[in-house]
Amino acid sequence: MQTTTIKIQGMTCGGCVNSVKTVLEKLPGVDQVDVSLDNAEAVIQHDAVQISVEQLKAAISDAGFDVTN
Ligand SMILES: [Cu+2]
Repeated sequence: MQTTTIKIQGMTCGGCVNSVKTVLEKLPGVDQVDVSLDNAEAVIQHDAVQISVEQLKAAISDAGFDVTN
């Protein structure tokens, strides 16, 4: 299990936080997701063999938010 922190731009409310969280939690290989509006980031525990950091970032982008790292 790997912990990855991804900086996200464009989240403005709890609804956005939930959207990002839901999208990430649905992905295979993702164990735990913690999304913070204040810190503008998602902390994700995932199996790096099943899902890469790039795939996590792509999922966030597809949901309509900008990844800044
Ligand atoms: Cu929102």
